[in-house]
Amino acid sequence: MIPNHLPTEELQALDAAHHMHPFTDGNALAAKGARVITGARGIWLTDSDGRQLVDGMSGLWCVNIGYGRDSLADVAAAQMKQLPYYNTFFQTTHPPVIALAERVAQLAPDDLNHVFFAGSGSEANDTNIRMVRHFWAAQGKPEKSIIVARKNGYHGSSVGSGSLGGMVAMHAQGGLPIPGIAHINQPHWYSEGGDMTPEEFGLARARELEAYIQEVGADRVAAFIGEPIQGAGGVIIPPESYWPEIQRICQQYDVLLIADEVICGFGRTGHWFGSQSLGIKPDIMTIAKGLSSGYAPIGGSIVSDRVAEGINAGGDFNHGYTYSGHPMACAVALENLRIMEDENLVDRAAEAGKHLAKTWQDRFADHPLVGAVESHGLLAALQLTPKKGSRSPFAADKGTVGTICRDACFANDLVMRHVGDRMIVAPPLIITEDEITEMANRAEKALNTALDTCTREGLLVAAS
Ligand code: PXG
Repeated sequence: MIPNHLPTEELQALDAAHHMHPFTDGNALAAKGARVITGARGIWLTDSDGRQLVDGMSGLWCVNIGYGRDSLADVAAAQMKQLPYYNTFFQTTHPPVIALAERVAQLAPDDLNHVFFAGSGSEANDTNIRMVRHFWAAQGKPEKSIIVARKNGYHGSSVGSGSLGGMVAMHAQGGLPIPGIAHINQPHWYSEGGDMTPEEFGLARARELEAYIQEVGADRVAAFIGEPIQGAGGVIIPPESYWPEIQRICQQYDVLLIADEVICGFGRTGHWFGSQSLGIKPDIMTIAKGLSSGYAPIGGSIVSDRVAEGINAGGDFNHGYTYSGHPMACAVALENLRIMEDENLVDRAAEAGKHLAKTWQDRFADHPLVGAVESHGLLAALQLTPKKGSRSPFAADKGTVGTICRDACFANDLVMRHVGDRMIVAPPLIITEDEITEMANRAEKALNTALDTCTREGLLVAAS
């Protein structure tokens, strides 16, 4: 443990001097000072001033079993004493990686029986890019290499996975996307559905995949990748017509389907995997985050028999990471899965999700700043609006009102994220009904404060 022996201001000054934060304007943060988190239990965070925050985001969508699970620390220590590191290259293996691969294969549906490990979701999606291209090349189809993804999807921050993602702000920096990745539109009915019904819109957006395949030829399209429910894009739950149509198209044109389960996997949607909740039968699943509940960095790709056999038929797959199947991370992930199973956390998440949906609906559907309440399992979104009933965006720059609301949440000791003008939560799966009420109390205070601020600053104006 690193003891905290300094006052908050000094910690903040040192942080600003030496620590570069992800997705952050360094100068703006240095001027303000980062909030220093020093401990956590259950769904609660403690900061360096001793304040208790509700962590509505499970860290970064990952601490599914909640904070303070000592048995994961015990398992990590025991594994580090026994075998702190060994690699899985060059024809070696070790008990923790064998046990975890078996366990994950048991949990995964259908013939998803093989796991290629990585250190993160980004690394796993980089694996997927190389794996699907190598799969087709090994079948004598090297030109079947284009991967179709979605605008506003998120698949990681490395050069490959950031290219799969459809985040405009990321593509604007560092020369992304790499060649051979195409992006179709996302199935976000509220903001892009126009006059269509959600069902019509879901079909229309799925058929953009078919139109693209027909345009370039099925012999050039290797795979389609999507999050069952978009997370970082703003908890975007597709219309029910969307995924079955994507499934049909992938099958018809022999395009591999990759479900990025980094957020949806491991109980978040009320099933082990989001694919099960949304009726998707993928060839590959990307996993990370909830696999270890964030207690150790680990990710991976769960691969079908067909894809694994195809890869093996190609001889050496020249790919891997130093920490692929890291013994300590595998042991921690196994203990995390044991807890999830012993405590029946997937079913509990489904129940908690129902309570969250009802609470969010009861408390916020009529709030003047809320245009829509949407949720699935323990993923929920409040779409902010300048004009109820209109689905119109704000006239102000996108995210202006969302930022005001997020800051109000933080001031009320609630971690609730904003994505543009959408407020999102994804709490730990162990959240109780009382804690959901407490989260709602804090969110309501924050929304009221944000409403006052927006009224005062003349921001409740719809874009024309
Ligand atoms: N796929 C999905 C669906 C993700 O959400 C990744 C891949 C990449 O995983 P790693 O482990 O490389 O970060 C993610 C990660 C946010 C936020 O602001 C979301 C993620 C990461 C950081 C921030 O919502 N998701």
